[in-house]
Amino acid sequence: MNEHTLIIIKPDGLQRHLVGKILQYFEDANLNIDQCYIDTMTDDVLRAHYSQVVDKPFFPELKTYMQSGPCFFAIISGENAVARVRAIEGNTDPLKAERGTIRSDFGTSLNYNLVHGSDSVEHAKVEIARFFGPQPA
Ligand code: IDP
Repeated sequence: MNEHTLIIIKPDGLQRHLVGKILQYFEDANLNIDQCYIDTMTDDVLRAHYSQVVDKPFFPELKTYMQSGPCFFAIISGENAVARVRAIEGNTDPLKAERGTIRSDFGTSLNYNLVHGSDSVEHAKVEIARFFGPQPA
């Protein structure tokens, strides 16, 4: 099924000049980059985006990391895009991620894992609306 999902290249991806290399993983998988922009996350948007971990002890560190510079936001589409993007990105912890995934190839630690990808079709809809506004049905 054709799906749309949100990816975020986190600030370390931009600081390390990895944006082009990271996008290539998605294009090599025949996925499409539909829309994109670069911006720094505000406190409110960050808390909404990471509402599932806002009470975790690592949240302050995650907040500092995510606001250490601008992020690259993109809508990616294609066949089963939600699950395929997550597979291409790899395990949340780069040390546990399979070789050949973005997080294994470039991530340095759980704190600096370079990318985000929506974890379900429902969350993808919410996250795309959060960062790109309402989309045509
Ligand atoms: P996901 O990004 O793979 O969906 P989540 O569990 O939703 O993983 O966690 C959100 C983000 O919070 C992760 O991508 C990572 O940057 C950060 N994170 C998750 N667990 C830890 C941890 O134990 N220590 C530090 N940062 C963490």
